[in-house]
Amino acid sequence: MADSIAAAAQKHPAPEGLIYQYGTAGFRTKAEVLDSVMTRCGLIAALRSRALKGKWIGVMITASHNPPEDNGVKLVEPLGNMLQEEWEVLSTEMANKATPEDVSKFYHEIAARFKIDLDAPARVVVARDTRASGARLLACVLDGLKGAGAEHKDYGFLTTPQLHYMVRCLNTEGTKDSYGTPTEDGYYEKFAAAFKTALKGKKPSGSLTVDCANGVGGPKLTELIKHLPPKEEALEIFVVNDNVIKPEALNVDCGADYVKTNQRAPPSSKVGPNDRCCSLDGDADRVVFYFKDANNMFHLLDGDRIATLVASFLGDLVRQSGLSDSIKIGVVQTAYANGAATNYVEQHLKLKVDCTPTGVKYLHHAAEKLDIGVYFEANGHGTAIFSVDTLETIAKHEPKSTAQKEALEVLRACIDLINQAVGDALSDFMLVEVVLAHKSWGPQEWLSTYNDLPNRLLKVIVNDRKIFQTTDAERRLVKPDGIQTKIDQEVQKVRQGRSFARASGTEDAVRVYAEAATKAEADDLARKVAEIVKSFGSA
Ligand code: 16G
Ligand code: MG
Repeated sequence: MADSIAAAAQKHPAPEGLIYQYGTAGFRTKAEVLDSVMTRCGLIAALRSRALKGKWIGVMITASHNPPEDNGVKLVEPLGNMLQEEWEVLSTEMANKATPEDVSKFYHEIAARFKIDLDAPARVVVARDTRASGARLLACVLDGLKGAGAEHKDYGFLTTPQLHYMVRCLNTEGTKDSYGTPTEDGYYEKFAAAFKTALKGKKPSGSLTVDCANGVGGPKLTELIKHLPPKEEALEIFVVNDNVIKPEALNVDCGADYVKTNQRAPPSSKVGPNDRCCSLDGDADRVVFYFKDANNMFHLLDGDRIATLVASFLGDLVRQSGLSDSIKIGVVQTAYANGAATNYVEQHLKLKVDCTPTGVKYLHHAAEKLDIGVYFEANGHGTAIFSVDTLETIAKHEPKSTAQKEALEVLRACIDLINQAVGDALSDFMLVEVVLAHKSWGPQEWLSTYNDLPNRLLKVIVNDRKIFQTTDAERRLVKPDGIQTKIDQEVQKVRQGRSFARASGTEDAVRVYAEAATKAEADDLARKVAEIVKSFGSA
């Protein structure tokens, strides 16, 4: 019998001289060199499914906030989690095999190593964002799946979190843990109903303008809105930057990354003072809020702000439901969290803060260890997750008063409103709106909970970024020798100083972060630390 694995790989040969890596968010690079990677990811997805006795595995084709000419792919575990690290390594190795024969050989090696029955069923669900290269790359994935004899479901265009939702639904269908109906309508109905219940008749003040980065979030939000209560009863939403007919507009001068990086609204923005706005990224798994005040000053409400808002609200609900003795809430951040946010959570909300390395999977993993884990990166990736025991405690709890009953109802609705599979910009923005409505807050009240420390982020190009090795959740460098002492010396010179440097996981650069009591000191500290990194990096 002909080797169908080698045949699939043969159809999409690997370009010579390129090295691929399954990074923090899967494979991501110029779309024109991704065909072979896609086919091989199809093979890996089939193996992963077989290793898990035919559970559905997800394949998402997207490059998130990257420019339109890029694309990428990430694999999703059965409950919607990110791919296991061991399988990231296998994916990288598979992507870098030179010939179709090597691909086939490695496929069988993996099967032997993990005792995978190659006749067992393999089930894979695929979806993509709106990039022009998506259709071609999808065909490459499907060739891999066909070669491996896997069954597949193609959902067409979805946001990344919708794909994670589908995977979790398909794997829990018909069980007591059923997460929902694995259809697009099922997704909208579930989250729209939860939004309505969580609001409990409270109407958010004003409107919300959602910038969709000209990505897949646009059409999906438009669908979601059809399922939401009418604007007279709940929230009025204006959808902007939702042009997916023009793929070259994706993430250009709009979207969460633009707003966070440039600390300004998209130039096309036409909102008035104190109007709430938020921006999604190209695959809608990230969201940041912002507004302009009466003096036309721009204010960003980033992932740190969402985390503090959500943690404080969930904390109130747990207390008001009479559950504070049995449920503990914690917040998970990265080193990029503003020191003022960390301080606010610890000192004001009196909640525990954990710090992890950058990347959703690390935060998610740390949050899984908590009863309720609220995790957000400053850039807007994040969610809140509830442990199995906590869900049971909340489901079984008998309220002892009307006040407890009402709080409990909102808490239960929030659980449904928060996408438990992965951080989801659509679900996250609805959660923020619920909290603001309950607190009767506008963006100004939200902003005034604490004052961010001035901070600065710089990018340093070095010869080899891999020599910069960190410890303590990326807050300190252990290599090159002597560099941390030099950084410490600079940090001590400024008031409320904090700074760290780490190699980027997505770009060939080292990132330097600094914060201090004043803007001038933060800028100065960042510059000094960048110089130190440069001097060690060019040695
Ligand atoms: C990826 C990560 C994101 C992280 C960013 C850091 C996921 C889904 N995405 O986009 O969480 O903040 O990388 O980039 O995990 P950097 O390593 O270049 O700073
Ligand atoms: Mg994204």
